[in-house]
Amino acid sequence: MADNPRQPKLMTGAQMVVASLEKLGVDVVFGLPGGAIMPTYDPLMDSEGVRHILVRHEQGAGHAAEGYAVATGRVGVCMATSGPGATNLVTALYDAYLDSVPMVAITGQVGASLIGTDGFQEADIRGITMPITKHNFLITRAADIPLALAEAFHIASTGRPGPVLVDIAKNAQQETTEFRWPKQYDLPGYKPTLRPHSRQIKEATTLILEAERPVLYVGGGVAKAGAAGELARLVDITGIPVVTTLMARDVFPDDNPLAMGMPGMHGSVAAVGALQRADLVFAVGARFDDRVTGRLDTFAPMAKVIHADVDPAEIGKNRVADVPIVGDARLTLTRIADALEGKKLPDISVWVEQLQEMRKTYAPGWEEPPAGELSPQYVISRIGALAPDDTVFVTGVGQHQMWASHFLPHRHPRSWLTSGGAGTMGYCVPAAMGAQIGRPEATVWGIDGDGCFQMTNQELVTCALNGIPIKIAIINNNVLGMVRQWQNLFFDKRYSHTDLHSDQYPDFVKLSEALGCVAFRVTQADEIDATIRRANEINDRPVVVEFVVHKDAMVWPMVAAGASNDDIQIARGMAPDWGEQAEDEAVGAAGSGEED
Ligand SMILES: Cc1ncc(C[n+]2csc(CCOP(=O)(O)OP(=O)(O)O)c2C)c(N)n1
Repeated sequence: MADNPRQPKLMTGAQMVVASLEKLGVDVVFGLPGGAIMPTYDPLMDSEGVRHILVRHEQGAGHAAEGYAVATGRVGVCMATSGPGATNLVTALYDAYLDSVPMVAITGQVGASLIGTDGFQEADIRGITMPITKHNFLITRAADIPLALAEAFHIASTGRPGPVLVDIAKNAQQETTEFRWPKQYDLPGYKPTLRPHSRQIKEATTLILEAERPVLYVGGGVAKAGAAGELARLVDITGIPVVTTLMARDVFPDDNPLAMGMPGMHGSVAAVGALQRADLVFAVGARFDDRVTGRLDTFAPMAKVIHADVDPAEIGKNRVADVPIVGDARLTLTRIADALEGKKLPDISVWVEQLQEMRKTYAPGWEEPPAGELSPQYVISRIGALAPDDTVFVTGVGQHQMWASHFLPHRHPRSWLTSGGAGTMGYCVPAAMGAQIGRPEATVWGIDGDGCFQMTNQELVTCALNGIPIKIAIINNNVLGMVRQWQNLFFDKRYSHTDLHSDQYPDFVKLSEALGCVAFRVTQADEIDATIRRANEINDRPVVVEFVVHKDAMVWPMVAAGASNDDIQIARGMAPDWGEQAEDEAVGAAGSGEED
């Protein structure tokens, strides 16, 4: 039928879903079909613009959409059926919510007349995900589909990004009606403030011009806003040292002399010290998470705070801000840089030198393992050293994640994917898959734990079948290492249910081969480099390298949960030397020993 502009364009709701995705420029959807979404899968098969990747578990679809989003800066899309298909997306939605990842999940729902009857595979996924989505929709009429999808993409990607769920009843997918692409959104009350207020920019500038010990506390919001360039410019102008949270490790290069590394529970001494001793903390896109602040009432005790965030709800949530700035991180950093350019800035060289000294003296390191055993930190640092410059690094959650944060080279924006807010084991393999689809030219290395890997490794089948050549390093220490570390330190070495016996089962090499990968096992130090090089050369299928490492390696530095950052330890019972000045100024008491 030729397109006649005067004739209404009739489509089924399902066709509208696909047409809307095409109009929105979506190039890939990760999903798995079932009864309630089958009508939409049918026209999806014919779409020329939208590729569908059939995952093995819907959680994988969700994390893949996240990985795609973080690596590309675009909205990630996943799709599932009603009931268990939709509930399998919940962990990924929650993960995306806590880490502000732009993502749209489309789920099928039972027919509108069955909603509320406990119909087969009915789940109130809107209700379930209400607290962990930025917004969600239940659509029961075909005519509402285009607007809902357009709004979903707008909401997911603007302001503070986040996941949006669109639940579409089966009858709405089946009905035929006119397709109308919305000219505008109808979102009363949703108007993110992007332009920072001039008065606040002025006040912030004044504080920066007065500060003797300023520090930039940079969070994931800067990564999500794509504001690395604006941050670099501000640092160039001001010379202010920078700490980058776990979520922002890729927004400021570690080899810059002003990079102090990661703050917080497992942060570097220089980063933690910078915040504790600063007289001005300029927080951008960071949310004063308890993993960063430690005991809140002793955090950065001498500092005035400028807190810039696109989400006004973050400002003052945990720490009172002397200057609150609501706005987009790029605009905020640009305005502040513009205001400071050409001004005479205070001499902060003594402060910078002190911190650089701290950085040198207390560079994160590790103790050598017993002879013949591999050091996990060394393995990770070698992966980093041998990785091509364009490599995207993805991690699981646990000790290996913290080592990856410290020991990989962080050079480029959108090259560091990790689950920070939720700490979701099982994130690595599917997120790496999504990143590789979004960035086919880049090398993608996942650094995973033997525990994490066992949660979502089935997505390697998806990678193998689709020629997605991710590389996964399993840091196999035989145990749920991070939990075991806490048991070691706080539970008297009573290792309750943290021994995975990964030395017996599974055989990671055989398992990975069965999943369609090339697989290697490394047990000797002299095999490490050669095996990483071989993995780097394989580009037509996924590769898994199992590194059998020392079981008792610990993550240091560490601030115990609930303790003050002043009580940071660089090894068991060892505090860094803060110098005389810090002793005079020491604030706060020992930690409360609060459990995690
Ligand atoms: C889904 C989920 N379950 C449980 C936890 C708690 N947890 C945090 S780290 C960790 C251990 C991870 O073990 P592994 O993947 O082997 O990594 P390692 O710490 O040994 O490097 C656990 C169980 C979690 N973060 N996520």
